Parts: sequence; C-alpha cells; structure tokens
Amino acid sequence: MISIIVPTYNERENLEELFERIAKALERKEFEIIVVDDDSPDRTWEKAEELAKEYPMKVIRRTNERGLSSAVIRGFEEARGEIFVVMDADLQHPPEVIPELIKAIENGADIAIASRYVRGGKVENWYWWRKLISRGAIMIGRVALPKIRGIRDPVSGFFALKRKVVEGVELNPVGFKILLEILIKGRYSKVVEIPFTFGLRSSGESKLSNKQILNYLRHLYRLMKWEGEIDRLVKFSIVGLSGIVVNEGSLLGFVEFLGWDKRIAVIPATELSILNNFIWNDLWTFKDIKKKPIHLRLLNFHLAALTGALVQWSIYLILLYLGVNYLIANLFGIGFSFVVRFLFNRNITWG
Ligand SMILES: Nc1nc2c(ncn2[C@@H]2O[C@H](COP(=O)(O)OP(=O)(O)OP(=O)(O)O)[C@@H](O)[C@H]2O)c(=O)[nH]1
Ligand SMILES: [Mg+2]
Repeated sequence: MISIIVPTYNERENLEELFERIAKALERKEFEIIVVDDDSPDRTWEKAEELAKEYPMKVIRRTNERGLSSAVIRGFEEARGEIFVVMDADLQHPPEVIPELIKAIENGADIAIASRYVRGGKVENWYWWRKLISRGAIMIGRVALPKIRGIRDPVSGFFALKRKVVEGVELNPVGFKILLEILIKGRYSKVVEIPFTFGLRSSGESKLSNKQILNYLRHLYRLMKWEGEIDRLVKFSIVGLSGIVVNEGSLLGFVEFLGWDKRIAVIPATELSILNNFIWNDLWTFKDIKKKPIHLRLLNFHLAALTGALVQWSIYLILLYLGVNYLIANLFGIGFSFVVRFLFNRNITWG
C-alpha cells in the first residue's frame, strides 16, 4: 500500500482536483491519502473530511502545532503503507508523476525525488530572482553537506520513499525542507531523481516568506553539526592557526639564523606552513576520509592554497577599489579565502 501525505494550510480550493487526479493516477494501486492540516482558517480540514467519503483518506487536524516539516512527520506516523509519498496540495506537484516515483521505488530506489533540476525537469513562471535564490540555496546546501553533493534537487517537496528510510529515525521538525533532513538522517542507499515540471500554484496563497531563507541557513547549520562538518571546520581553523606559527617561526629562523634574504625566505616558510597544515588536516581534520592517493591529496591541497590566495587578493583589490579601509579589506579577503579553502579541501582534496 501507498500512503500519500499531503500537508495543507489554507488549501481548501485545491483539494477536490488534487484528490481526483491522485485517484486517477493510482487507479490500479492500493493507496491512502493522509491530509495533515494545521487548523486552517479557511477550514481546509472540513473540506477534506467531506471528500473523505469519496476517497480512502485520513484527515488530521492539528490545533496546537504549525509547520510544514512537523506536519509531514506526523503524516509518517499515521501512515500504514510501505511506500510514502509526500506532496504539496496546491497542484504544483502534478499527481501524474506519482506512478513514476513508485516505479522507481519498486525498481530498487529507497528514495525517489521528483526533481526540478535534472534533465527534463523545470520550473514554470518563476521570476529570475526566485530561480536564482532556489539554485543558490541548493548550491550552498550541496557544498555544505557533502553527503548530498550528488543530488540536484535535495529540497524538493515532492518525493517517495520506503517506510524503513524514516522508521525509527528522529527527524527534526523545524524548517520547511523535510527532504534535506531525510537525506541526511534517513537510512537509505539508493536515491533517484525523476524530472517534473513545477507548475504554477493553482489557487490560494504561498506560505513561503523571506524568513524561510534564514531558516534554511539555520537548518543547514544544524545538519552540518549533526554530520560533524562543524567539528571539521573548527579543526581546520586550529590547523590554520598552527600554520601561521610555523610560517612566522621558520621565516624568523631562515632570516636570523641562516641569514637568508627576507624577500626569498618567505617562499620556503610559506611552503613549510602548507606542508604542516596538510599533515595535520590529513591526520586529524579529515582522518576518516582518504579516497584519493596521497600525491593527489597533496597536489589538491596546494591548489586550494593557491585558489584561496587568489580569492583573498581579488577581494582585497575589489574592496580597496570600493574605498574600504585596507586592513578591513584584507580581513574580508582572509575570511573568504578561509571558506574557499575549506570547501575546496572538503569537497575535492578529501572529497
Ligand atoms: N500542515 C501545514 N502545511 C503547510 C504549512 N505551510 C505550508 N504548508 C503546505 O505545504 C505545501 C507547500 O507550501 P507552499 O506555500 O505551496 O510553498 P511553495 O510551493 O514553496 O511556494 P509557492 O510556489 O508560492 O506555492 C502546501 O501544500 C501548503 O499548504 C504549515 O505550516 N502546516
Ligand atoms: Mg506551493
């Protein structure tokens, strides 16, 4: 049996068509629809209860809780099927795609995502800025969380999964992007993405607000913490500081004790600090990941350092040009360089 979980908030006008199309798409399957409504002011729950006479359906009206992710989690708890499908009520997620998701699951996938961003998928009628925010948010998520690097649309609200992926898994109900939470914490091995066209909202209003962008970043931070990526970031910073000590110390030694030219001595001093950082990052920060042979790790680490330096210098020059104080400009450069080097090393050197 398939359980279709539909979180709703003020979606009264969309239910009739939604259920009709779901029932048509799943004609030959056994299914149930679980509507989780947060006591919508437009009485969506009432409309759903009315339609429950026609379709196999369970309507949950929550009066003391509000939130998309927690509604979906509640749906999981109520579902009796072996396959769960999660979708929006506003018809942006065409029910006709459900059979394709189910087929992917039956063919061995643990999670099947209806994806806007694989070949054949698209978003209709979005302003360029909304596309940009969506793409940017996904890109940030993919570099921040290497586990989901291969997934094109890890924040889709339309997906199917096997019950066992989330059963017994403690999901955090905060936020709008429950799929992200599942992809990090769920128990699965195979994910596939099925292209679909994310259409226009059929009727009713969007619940998406600017606040969600900040929420999303907070969600990413929590997931990075959960994944141990924040620990890595801290270790990487400590190693970076040790590199400064090595760099300054060896520069001092070369100049004062060996009498080398100051203009030249800085080069081997820097190289020594790079080697120092490489060793500690390899043995400590990224000790659990060693996929590439050591000479490639070493090469990539140098490339990361070089890229970081170029980024630092570019930001510095740009900010100088904009009239920013040179010390502050440099600080921004250093900050950006740090982020770039971390991400480069995390995703490529030890990727
Ligand atoms: N139960 C419940 N459902 C919600 C809540 N917020 C949103 N939803 C539902 O979740 C789905 C997605 O919300 P939308 O407002 O359509 O978000 P969106 O698709 O990203 O934004 P639009 O493109 O503007 O529609 C819809 O079915 C909403 O009714 C909530 O707090 N509780
Ligand atoms: Mg919508």
